[in-house]
Amino acid sequence: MSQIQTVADAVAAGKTKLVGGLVQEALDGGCDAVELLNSMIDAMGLVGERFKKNEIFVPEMLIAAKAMKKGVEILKPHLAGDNATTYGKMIIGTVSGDLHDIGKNLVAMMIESAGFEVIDLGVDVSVSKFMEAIEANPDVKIVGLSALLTTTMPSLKETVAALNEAPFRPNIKVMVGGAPITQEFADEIGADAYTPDAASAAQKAKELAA
Ligand code: B1M
Repeated sequence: MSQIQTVADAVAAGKTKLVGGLVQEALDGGCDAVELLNSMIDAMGLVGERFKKNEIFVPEMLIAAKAMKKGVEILKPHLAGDNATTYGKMIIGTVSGDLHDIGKNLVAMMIESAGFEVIDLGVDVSVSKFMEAIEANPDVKIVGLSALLTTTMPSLKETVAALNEAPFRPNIKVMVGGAPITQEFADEIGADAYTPDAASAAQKAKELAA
């Protein structure tokens, strides 16, 4: 079995204690960091499929998420760019009611590597928390909102609506993403941009801030 597959299997099985070492071994063995990351993302997809089929339950999803986080921690220095902050500030968070943060963390990491100072508000972020953070950082250029559940798409909509009404709106760009989000939905709710993954989010952020 390839080292990449071994890492993916360990993530899917939630082998948190093993994943760090396996990722390091794979890197030392010459595996590409992006390929490793993509295999871990696919593993989480598989975990989601198993959950949907009732083959596993929330605790197993949570353990796999912990294993994924451990792997990403080891990968981070190999994925990051030169970190020179040139594009300004971005605020990011997962919207109210939603606890998923792996994708949001990857987006934050890629955007930080692209040259932004990222202020990560975490998960389950209320509209007022977003507003306060933007008011406390009047030089912020981009606000990124993540949602992973169809049931939190309304939270995303509500957050964008509040941002669209705010006096600071002309000074910021609003980016949205997450598995259930589409370009059509982003357009409908009045966001400036939608991107399907972390790499394209970093590219789009640079375009918006330029
Ligand atoms: Co949850 N969960 N979960 N879960 N979970 C999903 C999302 C689900 C699809 C699983 C399934 O049924 N197949 C399903 C949602 C179904 C739906 O809404 N249609 C689901 C469910 C139902 C639930 C609960 C309701 C389960 C329950 O309690 N009965 C519950 C909800 C809790 C809550 O949030 N209130 C729940 C809980 C959890 C855990 C806490 C156990 C755990 C999260 C732990 C954590 O994040 N710290 C978890 C996990 C791990 C998953 C799956 C398996 C994996 C998510 C993940 O990390 N993917 C997920 C199944 C799946 O995704 N296929 C699932 C990997 C990650 C890299 O991808 O997050 O999509 P993703 O991010 C991508 C893109 O979406 C994009 O870029 C990222 C990187 O490429 N992106 C952006 C994300 N944000 C962006 C922002 C941008 C741009 C791009 O701009 C700002």
